[in-house]
Amino acid sequence: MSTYDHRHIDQKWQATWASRKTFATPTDRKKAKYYILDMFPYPSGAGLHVGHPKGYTATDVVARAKRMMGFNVLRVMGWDAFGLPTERQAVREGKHPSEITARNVATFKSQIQKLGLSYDWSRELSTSDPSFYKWTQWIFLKLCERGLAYQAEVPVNWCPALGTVLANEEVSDGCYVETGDPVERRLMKQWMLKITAYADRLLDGLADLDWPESIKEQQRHWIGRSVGAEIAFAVDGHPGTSIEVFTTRPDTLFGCTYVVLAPEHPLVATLTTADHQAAVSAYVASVAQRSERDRIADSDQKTGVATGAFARNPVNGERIPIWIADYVLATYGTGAVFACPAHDERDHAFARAHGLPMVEVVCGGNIDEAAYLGDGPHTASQFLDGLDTAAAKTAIIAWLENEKAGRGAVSYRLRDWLFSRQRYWGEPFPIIYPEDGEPATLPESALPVLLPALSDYRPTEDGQPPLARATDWVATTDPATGKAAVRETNTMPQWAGSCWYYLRFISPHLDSAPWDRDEERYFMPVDLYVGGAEHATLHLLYARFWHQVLFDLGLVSTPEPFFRLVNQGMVHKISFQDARGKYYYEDEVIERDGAWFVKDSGAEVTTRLEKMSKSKCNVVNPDDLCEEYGADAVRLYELFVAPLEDGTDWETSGVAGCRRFLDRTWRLVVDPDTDARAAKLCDDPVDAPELERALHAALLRVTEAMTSLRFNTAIAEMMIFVNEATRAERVPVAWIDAFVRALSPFAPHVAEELWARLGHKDSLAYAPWPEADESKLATSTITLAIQVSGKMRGTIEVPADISKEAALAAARSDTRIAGFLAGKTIRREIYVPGRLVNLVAT
Ligand code: ANZ
Repeated sequence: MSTYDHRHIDQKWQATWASRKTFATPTDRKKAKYYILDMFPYPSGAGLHVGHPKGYTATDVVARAKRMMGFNVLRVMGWDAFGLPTERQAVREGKHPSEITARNVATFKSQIQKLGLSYDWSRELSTSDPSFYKWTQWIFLKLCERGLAYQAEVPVNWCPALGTVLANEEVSDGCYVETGDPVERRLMKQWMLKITAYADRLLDGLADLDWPESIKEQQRHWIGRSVGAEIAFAVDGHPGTSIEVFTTRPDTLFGCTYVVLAPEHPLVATLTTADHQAAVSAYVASVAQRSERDRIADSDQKTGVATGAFARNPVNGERIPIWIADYVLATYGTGAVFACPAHDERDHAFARAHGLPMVEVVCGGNIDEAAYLGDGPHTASQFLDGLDTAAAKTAIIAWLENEKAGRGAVSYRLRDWLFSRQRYWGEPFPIIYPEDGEPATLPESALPVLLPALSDYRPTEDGQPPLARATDWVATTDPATGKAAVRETNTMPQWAGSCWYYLRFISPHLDSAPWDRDEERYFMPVDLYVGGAEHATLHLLYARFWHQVLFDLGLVSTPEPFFRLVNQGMVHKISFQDARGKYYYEDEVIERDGAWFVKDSGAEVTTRLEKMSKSKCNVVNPDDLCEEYGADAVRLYELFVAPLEDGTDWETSGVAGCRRFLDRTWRLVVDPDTDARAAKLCDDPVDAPELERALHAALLRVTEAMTSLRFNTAIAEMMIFVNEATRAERVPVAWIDAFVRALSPFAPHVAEELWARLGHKDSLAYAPWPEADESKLATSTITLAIQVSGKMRGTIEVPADISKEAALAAARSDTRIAGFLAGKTIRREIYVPGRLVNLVAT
């Protein structure tokens, strides 16, 4: 079986595209644009595995097809280069993070380039480059101008053993995930961004986006809009002091039997009576060990203590105890709740555990067994009696507002965004502290504030950011007054650069502005954004937030950045793990009688399909596959193995299968013996309706796939065509010409080579897209069943559009059927169109 030389062809076309600048973004602005974007990667030390290019290949196929369809395609790649893992890798290797970043970027880039992805590399960018982060700092200044950045003392995860603040993701069960050292909550002054001011906009904006419903739902959940009321409970013996609670069930106010404060609530210290002081202090201290995440996750949490103080229910004046419990979070709502054990599960469990009373105010359940959460007529509630929940809510809110004891209120789960890190490898803030110690923004002319080179960039022991060590850098002058000032030493979090990088791609080399306004109007919004579902909330929410602010400032022309979003499914691969948890590479194990064993030790291993990762020894490297099978086979397999949005179970043997398809395609055009044009290709028309149908079916599916992104079925249809063409004796060159163009987005190297061999001088990157002729798709013949007096006697092939008369005539004249009719007279003829003919004869 002859094959093509992929090493030569891949290299030849990649070099040709690069030298001819084939994928440079077109500069005329008359044609329609198509901005297609991959979530740019974090260049980690591990390099790419075959999971990453699944999305990049999908976008590449669409980008290439759109170019052929006449769009001005913007297709770009860059690096999300700041961040903690690089800093850690740098510490491990004793090198500077910038050096590590450069090395990792070079690896990623060469891996990506081997796949022949059609990026406009002249627009490559990196978030850690000063020419990029200058504008990240500039946007921060805009946020300050809008009053959306502020400083606040907020609880952070402080790890005393490490002497540093940790990110939420690094803390689990109150400990640092890597070392198990305990982590405590500590108040530190941090920069915050007021994303909560955009909560409603972030919710409303989802309506117009072509995003997966599941992602929209995750964003809605993250924002967590709750409609209810805030109610003030006066505190006994503390005139003028009241506890504000937030509730979504103000209708149950008559069923309130106690009030609960978060242990961190500022009133705890004031209200606690002397005899309860010791218990309260001990409880508050124990809660300080637990992270908020653990507190939310712990659903049977019933711990808490009484403060000894009492409050008054505003609606009936009842005296009720005030407790503290850690299921109430200081940072949600008002940090205080009224408890209604009859109609809330947590309150029910808590009341049971602590012997607190229950009062039923909504009929319909049995509160001795469980809290009743459903609807029903209200009872024991004076003016609410008989009303259902909705009506009772309206009535009680009106009453509270009238009595000035409360008001309708909305609460969000979304918190303001903690925007500073005590780390080195991030964007410095464009902020200084003049003598008065109050933060001041630097003018645009002072940008970029360069990250100083620092040899010791590790976290410090007292929680000071590492940049505090750069004393020459920290000491500066206030450009407004010329007086001494010090610089902000926190850095921005990793999310900052990815909040706006898609805008910088529009004018990556512009010095005078972050992007050109006309170009922005032309290219935005991103038409198709493809990436992993792990970015469903944070990245996509933060980027939408910045974009909406920029829109309000009149700096961008679209209210939302990403019109259509698609998540590529995860790539899984079989892993082998022994009883002690050690993972083995595939070539270290062997199969016997359906079980797997370590070759060396004979120990049995269990197999599982798992997310590809270095630590699980199940990573497949795309470079090796490109080397062995060629980039086109890898690209095809990435998309053929499963629908884009589904998970993939990676089987390298499937790449070989895709390669065989490409080889068959090759032989349609090139004679394996002579390397000349295949003899079956003919210039004159051929009457081969089945083959022609297969061609147009493939063209149609491939064209549809550019919108539906159902690449796997499109590839299957192309395979059918190639099989038919392989069997055919003669194939019109015009058909192959069209087929090669349709194949080219998927397998561009082979396609370019075949295109050249078909006699074309120019790259097919801008050849016209081959449109399907749907009139060729009608199945040209059908099979009719023939019965004689109701018994199946055979079948005949007839044209699909055959008339009744012609079908009956064809049935009668069929030689086999004629045998069954011999000596009989046809009494009746029945024709079921497209299905059967029944000749009733006696
Ligand atoms: C009284 C009540 C009665 C409640 C009832 C529920 C049922 P979502 O939907 O999450 O907004 N809550 C309010 N603030 C809280 C805090 N800081 N920590 C923990 N829980 C808090 O839920 C709002 C409900 O969660 C509020 O309504 C409050 O309990 C509780 F039959 O108030 B409810």
